[in-house]
Amino acid sequence: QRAEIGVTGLAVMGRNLARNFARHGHVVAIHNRTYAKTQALLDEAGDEGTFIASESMADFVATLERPRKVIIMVKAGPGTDAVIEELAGLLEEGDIIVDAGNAHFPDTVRREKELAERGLHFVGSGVSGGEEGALNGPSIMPGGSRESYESLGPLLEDISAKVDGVPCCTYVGPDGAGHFVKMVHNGIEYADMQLIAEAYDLIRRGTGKSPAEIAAIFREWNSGELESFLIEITAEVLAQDDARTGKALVDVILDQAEQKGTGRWTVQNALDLGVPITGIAEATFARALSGGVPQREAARAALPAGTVEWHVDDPDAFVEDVRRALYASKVVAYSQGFDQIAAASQEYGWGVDRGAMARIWRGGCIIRARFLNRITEAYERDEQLPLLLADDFFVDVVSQCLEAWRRVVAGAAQNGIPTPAFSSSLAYYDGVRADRLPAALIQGLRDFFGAHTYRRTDADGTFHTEWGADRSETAVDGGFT
Ligand code: NBP
Repeated sequence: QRAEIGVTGLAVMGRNLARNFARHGHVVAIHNRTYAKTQALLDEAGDEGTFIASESMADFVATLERPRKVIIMVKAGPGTDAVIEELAGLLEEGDIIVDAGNAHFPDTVRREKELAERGLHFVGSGVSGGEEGALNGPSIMPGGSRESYESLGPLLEDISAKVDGVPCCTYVGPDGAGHFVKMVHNGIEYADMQLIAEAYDLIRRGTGKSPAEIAAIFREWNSGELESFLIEITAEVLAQDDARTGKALVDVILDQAEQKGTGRWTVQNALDLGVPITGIAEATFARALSGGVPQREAARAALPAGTVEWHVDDPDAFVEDVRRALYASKVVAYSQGFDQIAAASQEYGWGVDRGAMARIWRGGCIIRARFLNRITEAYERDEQLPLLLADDFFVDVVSQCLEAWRRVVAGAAQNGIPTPAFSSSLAYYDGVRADRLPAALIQGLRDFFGAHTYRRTDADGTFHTEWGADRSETAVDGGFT
């Protein structure tokens, strides 16, 4: 008996993916650098399906039916290169290597190119949903050649999460597209979490409600349009008491947010592409600020708030305002993330279908949410939609939230409560919808100190004003005065 698919790297993620395949009736070859993990899987879950275990990579490869499909689930970085190299030496033309770890997409582009030259398919695939998702149905974002998806796709779709019977897995695009989309997914996750954290902070400081009371608010929000995994687990975390002190757990957790780097990659790439993903960037920087201990200590000691204690007159109305501000800011963060996917797809020639990405994020992954249905529908209405925020449905949503959003951001500023994601999202909203932006003045300044030229609203071509001489205007390139 040959295995339909192999998994090498049996730490939490690989082990659970292998079990997921087995539970779906697929014969799975399993391998890990250290055999103890393979043995542990057999001991603890061997009865869940048919596993073929091998100690050596060569034996592992020999147990697979052709074209061989091997999923690598090891620590991203040099370990992945080492495993790919070992595997590539054992595989034959047409076989498929899948890297399902969290690789940075430029690495995936490089690996795909090298392996394609050796006649092998390389699929960089995003997998979201953590340990639990890997076992019970993750959201899967595979890139690589379309040809490889023909035999690999049905297997991945089979083990992915399903929403309304539709798999949360689809072909994303060539080479690095899958890992890119997973990266942006994580960036959006940063923004989502920051917005939730700001909403909690505002309610707590504005109304004095306890974490348990705020947990109840999030639970209620989760039954409406904000319904999502992150809102659901926010209620869980806020309701949790600390066994040691009896306080709310959130009050004894150190307030320094960490990161593994996908948010940073998302922001770095957005800077390269020139896409303003301000919500994700502020969320990433907010984590950096929280971890800047010496700066925070110095600032805490020296900088006054310049405000009085905040008092909200109508707590229920305020909570509803915060809910609306959260929803509108969330729409902005997603709109920006989808803009980044569009820009990258264009720049790298990937042809990513944004509506399909929203569809495969509806289940299995960390940002799964009811509202993703609305995003899919928006892209179904217009595949080339230039701005998600400007889709009719979202125009309605944001219009209904707008007054509340402004009240919340203004109140936060007046009362010294940091809301980088709420505020920057509102600034983006006002910036992107503006008739005229003060960018005109920036162009004037650039022309003054650097003769960088400017374009005019009323004539074609580029122009320069002789700032140091008689301040007459000259046409520089195809223009006329
Ligand atoms: P880890 O990221 O902790 O990696 C441990 C695995 O990598 C073990 O199987 C280990 O083998 C193997 N490994 C290492 Br380390 N270096 C190796 C090398 N040079 N050659 C061969 N094998 C090597 O595992 P994980 O948490 O299961 O995550 C796997 C991948 O999935 C990562 O890329 C991660 O970023 C990604 N991911 C994780 C999550 C999550 O929630 N954890 C979610 C989504 C994606 P050993 O047993 O012999 O040491």
